[in-house]
Amino acid sequence: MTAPHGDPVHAALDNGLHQLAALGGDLVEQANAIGTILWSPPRVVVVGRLKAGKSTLVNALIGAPVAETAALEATNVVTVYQDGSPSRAEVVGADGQRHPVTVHRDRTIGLPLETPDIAYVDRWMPSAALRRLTLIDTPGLSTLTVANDSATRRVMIDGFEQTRTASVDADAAVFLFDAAPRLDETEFLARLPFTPLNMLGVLSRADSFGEGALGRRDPLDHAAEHATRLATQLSGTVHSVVPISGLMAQTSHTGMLTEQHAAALARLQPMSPLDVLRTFDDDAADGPLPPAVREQLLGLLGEYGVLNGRRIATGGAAALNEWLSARSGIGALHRALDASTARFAVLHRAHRILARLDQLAFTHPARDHIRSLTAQLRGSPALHLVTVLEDYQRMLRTDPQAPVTEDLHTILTATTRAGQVGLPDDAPGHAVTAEAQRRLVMAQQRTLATRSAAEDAALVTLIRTYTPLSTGR
Ligand SMILES: Nc1nc2c(ncn2[C@@H]2O[C@H](COP(=O)(O)OP(=O)(O)OP(=O)(O)O)[C@@H](O)[C@H]2O)c(=O)[nH]1
Ligand SMILES: [Mg+2]
Repeated sequence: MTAPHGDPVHAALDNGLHQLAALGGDLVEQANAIGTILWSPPRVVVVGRLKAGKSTLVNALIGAPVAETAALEATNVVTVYQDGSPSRAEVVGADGQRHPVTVHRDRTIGLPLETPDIAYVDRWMPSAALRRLTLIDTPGLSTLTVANDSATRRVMIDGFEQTRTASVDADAAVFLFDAAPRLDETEFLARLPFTPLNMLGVLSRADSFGEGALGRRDPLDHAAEHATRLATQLSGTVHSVVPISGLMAQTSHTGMLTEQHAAALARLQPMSPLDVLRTFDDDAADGPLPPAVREQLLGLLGEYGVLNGRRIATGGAAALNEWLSARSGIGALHRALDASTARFAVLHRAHRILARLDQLAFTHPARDHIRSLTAQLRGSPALHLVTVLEDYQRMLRTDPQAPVTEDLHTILTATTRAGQVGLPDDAPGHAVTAEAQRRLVMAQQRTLATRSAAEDAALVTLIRTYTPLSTGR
């Protein structure tokens, strides 16, 4: 994760906001409002099909069972989970009005408005995990539930295009699917104002993948293999696909598992897998465990966890918890979020801040001052990558197959100077200079016959990138 205080992107924007405030009047307040975006964690929205396991995963990532997940508790409003004390909530109406609401038992919220009139719910709670990322849970996408579907679409797509008040302003998305994504889902993703760089795919319910717990293959291993294939197929939509058992992650990260659960599970250790599942299937049979306990275990662990966790449970709850966490895939998800998603989410947030300044310049009497301030920010070396991201986003929409789109992608994902010109990271300096010169000449030639305004702008950015590299500076 980024360290905001030492980060040049933050420093440049913070400096720009101070200059904005120095213009006086209402711009002090505007600068503060934009500063709040700058100093808050990146916002990651979790989207996907109905019952894909979104809320379960949100709970696992937060480390507390706050999002509703039971069979009858479909998520029906978009909820923004962020760090803050005291634990509280506000309902934001479609008109932008905020209504404070009471939170019962840290969980259920009485809603003051009808669901269609709600844009989203802002929910604060003290949480170390939320200090790093704000998480946004959404109602499942499905053509069957038009109401829920439109709630998610409204804040994600319409909110962006039409009005700021009802938008949740996400910086990155986690997209959950439990098999191959359907066409309507990938179409929805394509309409989000993101690039594959800040969209992470998650193959959910990995513990019941394929033939499930009793199948010939271990479903978690099978899911991992399938995720690799999907990542290639979906490379135009997401930057990678991580397999996960949200259920095992939730149980092991929210303190739900007790020594009693482990002891009960351990009692099933001598039985054959088929006999174990039979006890769980048949309510009437008097198996080794009372029905209520069986139900609890199944709810916490799923069939896979019950069958494969028995031996581990003989070592106690801590051992079982550790096994669940390790097998769940949550570690790989955290790594993906920390490395790539968070990096591009920070760039995306910087883009959101510049867009806010553009908007302000449009309507404010001090527009000339604000305009020269944003031009100066966009021209600063610290924010160069934000400009590259903006050009990349525009090119993906207008001409994704154009060579410049690929060049912009190369620059964005590079971690070294050599990487920016498509060479291996350890390429010698003279090779980098030569390749940058070659790319510079090509970019200059391309400016003579461009196909769109987006390409014109992208070429200016490419030339600005290659020029210093081509002189070896
Ligand atoms: N076996 C298994 N069950 C899961 C997993 N994740 C979620 N579930 C179960 O699936 C059901 C739905 O999970 P939710 O997390 O509520 O799904 P959701 O995507 O938030 O659902 P909506 O908000 O209604 O769209 C619950 O009963 C979960 O316990 C998983 O990884 N494995
Ligand atoms: Mg849900």
